[in-house]
Amino acid sequence: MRFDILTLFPAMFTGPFTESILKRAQQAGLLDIVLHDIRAYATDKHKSTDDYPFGGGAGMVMKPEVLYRALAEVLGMGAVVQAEAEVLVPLPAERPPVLLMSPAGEPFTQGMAEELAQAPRLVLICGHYEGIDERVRECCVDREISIGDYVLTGGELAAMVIVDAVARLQPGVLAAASTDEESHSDSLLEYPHYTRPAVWRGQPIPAVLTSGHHANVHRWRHEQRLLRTLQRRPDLLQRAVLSEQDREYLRRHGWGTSLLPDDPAAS
Ligand code: 6GU
Repeated sequence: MRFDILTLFPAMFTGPFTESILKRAQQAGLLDIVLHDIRAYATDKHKSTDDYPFGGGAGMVMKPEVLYRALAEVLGMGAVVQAEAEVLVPLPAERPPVLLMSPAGEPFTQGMAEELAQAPRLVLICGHYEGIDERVRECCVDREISIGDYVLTGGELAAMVIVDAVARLQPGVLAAASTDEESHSDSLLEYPHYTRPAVWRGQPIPAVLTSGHHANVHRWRHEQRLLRTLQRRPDLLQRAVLSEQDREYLRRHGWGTSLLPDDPAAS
């Protein structure tokens, strides 16, 4: 899978993309991450990429022409856009999804990561300053994505989060087993993990884990997932697929007795 990232700060991506799993996946040819410096497409001698907002107000706005040229180049229509300075040349209909990182976007979820992971290529635009000129968003952005309800200084960290979450779903990037029983893929949190020593500073591990009884280990882990989700993220239980046995277990542990609005059994 290929990711094209348009950013004013390409150096921010060294680290997250040059270490560990994403590094290995790129070396193995499973992943191709291409950074594009938006400033390289500035047209004036000062290489300016932002300007004052019409109508006044705080902050700066990313200039439309600079971002548009960067996008055109990445999508292989740079020459056309260069030749036509006066008209808006539409992006090719057959294009990879163009995603804008923005705190005003759709909330990013595991479900969205799974959906995006189906595409062979994604283009991510990292917004900066107060945002991008609305006209470029209208012509050229397919989807705006936010990684949470807080404000970052720019879209770079959000792009790193999205690339990481999508890349790890590509076949071969992770050991297969680690993506199916994990937090969020089925709306339940993960069970607790333990490794050696079996007693650490006087703290033993749960006895079931060394019982050798595989079915009991499996059931214990599943119950731990239910319990943790109930205690920490009861909102997730609304979309989890639960058996009648699961519901019964959850009720025994207080599900449905809470007055919190998040608890579906309360309403
Ligand atoms: Cl995508 N960008 C910015 N600037 N802030 C954010 C965000 C994105 N997602 C959450 N906060």
